[in-house]
Amino acid sequence: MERRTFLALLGTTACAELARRIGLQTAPDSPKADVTIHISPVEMEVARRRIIKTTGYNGSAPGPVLRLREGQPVTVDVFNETKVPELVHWHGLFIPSEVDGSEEEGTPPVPPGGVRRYSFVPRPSGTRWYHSHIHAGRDMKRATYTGQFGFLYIEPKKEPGQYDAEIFLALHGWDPYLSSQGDEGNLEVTYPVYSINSHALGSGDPVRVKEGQKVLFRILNASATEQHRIALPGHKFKIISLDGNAVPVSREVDVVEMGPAERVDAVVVMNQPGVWILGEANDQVRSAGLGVVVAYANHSEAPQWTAPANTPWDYTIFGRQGETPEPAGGVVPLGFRKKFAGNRWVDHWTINGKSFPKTDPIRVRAHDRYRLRFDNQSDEAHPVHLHRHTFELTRFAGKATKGVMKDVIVVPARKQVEVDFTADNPGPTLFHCHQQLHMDYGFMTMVQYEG
Ligand SMILES: [Cu+2]
Repeated sequence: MERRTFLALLGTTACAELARRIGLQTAPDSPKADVTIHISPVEMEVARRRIIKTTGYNGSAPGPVLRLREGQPVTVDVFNETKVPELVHWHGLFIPSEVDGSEEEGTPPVPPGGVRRYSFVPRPSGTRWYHSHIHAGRDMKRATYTGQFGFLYIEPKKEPGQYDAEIFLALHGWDPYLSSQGDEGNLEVTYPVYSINSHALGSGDPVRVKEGQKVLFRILNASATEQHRIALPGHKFKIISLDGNAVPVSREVDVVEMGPAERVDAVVVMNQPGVWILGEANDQVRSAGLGVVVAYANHSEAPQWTAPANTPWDYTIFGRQGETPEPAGGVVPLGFRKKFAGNRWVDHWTINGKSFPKTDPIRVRAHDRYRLRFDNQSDEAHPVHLHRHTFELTRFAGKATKGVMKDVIVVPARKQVEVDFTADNPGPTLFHCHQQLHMDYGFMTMVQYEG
């Protein structure tokens, strides 16, 4: 493109000046960016003769694993080669609202055929990700329903190296469609095919391991709408980080449960030679592709699967015990409720009785610490996400805990969850459910800094 086209889109010099000030520049003006992302249509053979047509990054879906250095400024040129405006959100980073990648916070979208430069200093270190942050509504060919996502690994200044291999696994459902479910007949999203990275179970290469290896799996649930439970029969996951942040108490579990947008870093000691399926505990979903074969060296037998125990997921086992006194900024109660919209319609969602954009903002003062008290008054779990900040889990379903730092937390149906955060990154900030259908139908509000 085509500096001329871009400048035309950009409009006036004043506009260009504004764009420059907030870190968005015309690419051709300046030296080559450190990272280039092309958003464009992608065709991928997710399984034999199963072609998925979607939108991806740099010709693939998921996009490449981006590795950035904590604290080292970076420039990213995003070329939008699609026919609709797009945005790239840097999930889990403490960066200014103008480059965070959400229009509600004030990041300008990349126009169709356009390019924008994002400049920021990546922090904190850990397993983050990048993805589209656009409204999809009923259009299942937009936003997180597509292949517009990828891992963003922010390397710490000093890498703790207690593993022999590092494997990135992104879970996703493809070709989604809306269909009526249950007695109410409201519309829900269904996926006929799933994959881990770009291949369905049984296609693509297995993860190859050797006996005695410690393998670090960085797992991302990149589903637009679904929670997943992942197991590797015969092996245990030693959880070392949640959402990229080291947990106070590292523990072994049989099953990793993850809501949309959550990340888990887990070390698996390879001590059961054979060929195994790492996959979704739900048989139907695993058969539809959500899995990958893990093969030990010199083993070629048929991959084995055994159903894991149905242990409920509990974040608090990774935390320290104890109550946290109410923070100085006070408690913000947030009640989540469904507003049934009717047969063949998509349900609407409310926070304290109102749907976005009419929701009341959460007002904060810089440097104060606050408690968000989530009260899920619905029969569905909600993976709620706070942009540009990390929060500490202080209470989960009645149990007090400390030290588990996250940016997404799944609030189970009919349960209460409390998280504390310090308002230390001024600027408009989004809070929303990461279930795309919920966020697009009202489940969103802003954190507003005062003064
Ligand atoms: Cu939700």
